[in-house]
Amino acid sequence: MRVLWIGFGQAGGKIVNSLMGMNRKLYDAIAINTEEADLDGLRNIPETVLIGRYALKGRGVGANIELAASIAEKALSQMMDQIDIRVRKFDPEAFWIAAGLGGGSGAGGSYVLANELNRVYRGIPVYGLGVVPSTTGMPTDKESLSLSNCLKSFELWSHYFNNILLVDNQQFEQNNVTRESVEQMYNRANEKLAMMLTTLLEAGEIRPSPQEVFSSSEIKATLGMIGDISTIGYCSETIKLRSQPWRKGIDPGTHELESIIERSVSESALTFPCDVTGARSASLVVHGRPEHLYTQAISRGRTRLEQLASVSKVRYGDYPDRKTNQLAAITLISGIQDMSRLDRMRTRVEELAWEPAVASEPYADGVPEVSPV
Ligand SMILES: Nc1nc2c(ncn2[C@@H]2O[C@H](COP(=O)(O)OP(=O)(O)OP(=O)(O)O)[C@@H](O)[C@H]2O)c(=O)[nH]1
Ligand SMILES: [Mg+2]
Repeated sequence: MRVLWIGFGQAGGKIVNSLMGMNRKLYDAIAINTEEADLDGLRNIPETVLIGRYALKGRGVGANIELAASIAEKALSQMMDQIDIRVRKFDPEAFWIAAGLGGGSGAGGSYVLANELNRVYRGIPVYGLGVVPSTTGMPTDKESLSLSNCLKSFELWSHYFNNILLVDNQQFEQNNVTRESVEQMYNRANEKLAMMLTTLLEAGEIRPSPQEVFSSSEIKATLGMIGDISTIGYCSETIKLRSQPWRKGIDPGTHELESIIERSVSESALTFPCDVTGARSASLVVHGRPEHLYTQAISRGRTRLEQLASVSKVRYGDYPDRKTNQLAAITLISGIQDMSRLDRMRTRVEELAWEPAVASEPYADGVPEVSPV
């Protein structure tokens, strides 16, 4: 599917930069920010737009969603002019705006832009990719701001996008890797996410066409037009190559493939953790060497996904690839119902709102008696 990616804010820009690094033929991209420095270094993105230059002098909105939305409102024609040039050249089948929900520029600017894109380009869906912040190791004031921004912007976004793909940074944290910096963790998350999405979006484009083609219309049908929330699951195994017998890997049979498909929707494999039961729709792509795409295993795997997500039919596409050393299942689940991760976040914000009050009350056990001198 030809996607015009729009990276809004720092997280959005970096994610879109990673996506462009995966497939420059299938994608086009633009990065938008209120902070000039964050637009530098996005080497794969052909166009960048600095908004609010006069009000902010290129120094950003500092996590203020309302300010970001009002700056974006005023900069609509500046952004739309650049987008229009790219639409004419590239003829996208979808817009997809990526941004961190916990910040300011991307969280507040994206939904304003989505609204305008929907108004101007009626036939082209506008999808969102929202990054849910991880707050491990954050001081509590920053944690509180990040979480409440996320809840606030998610609520705003849900009125303006045809679908919102949620990506939770917490899912990419590795408990066993202690020496990884936050920056390194973000980069790893961006690369993995870009790989997952690109496998899904380019499966229908490979030539010669595979047995079962996963077309753009099927992706669009899975995502829908009514603001559903989606998550992507990914599970892969390295396969043992005859040419490299010393390397570790599996010799996959039908049972292994079935298990890979099933594990792709386990909570830890999803970009946004949830119970997938009660979803509205789902699609599966199996990526691997042609000889490993066992029809029977795929059919049983699909049936299993239909049971797990309680959807009537899982759409499917093959992604045969003679060069890969992996066998992987990528599952897109849309219209998810379980938002308990966000409910926990709400509880945490309430908890944090109480903490400073308790801390600033020095006489929690009552005012001590002070005898007059
Ligand atoms: N996955 C991922 N998440 C990121 C990355 N950079 C930042 N984030 C997350 O996104 C949230 C929002 O941060 P930014 O994208 O920096 O915010 P912004 O949109 O630039 O907004 P302001 O800087 O506040 O104007 C952060 O709290 C992080 O949780 C990244 O490269 N990858
Ligand atoms: Mg920023």
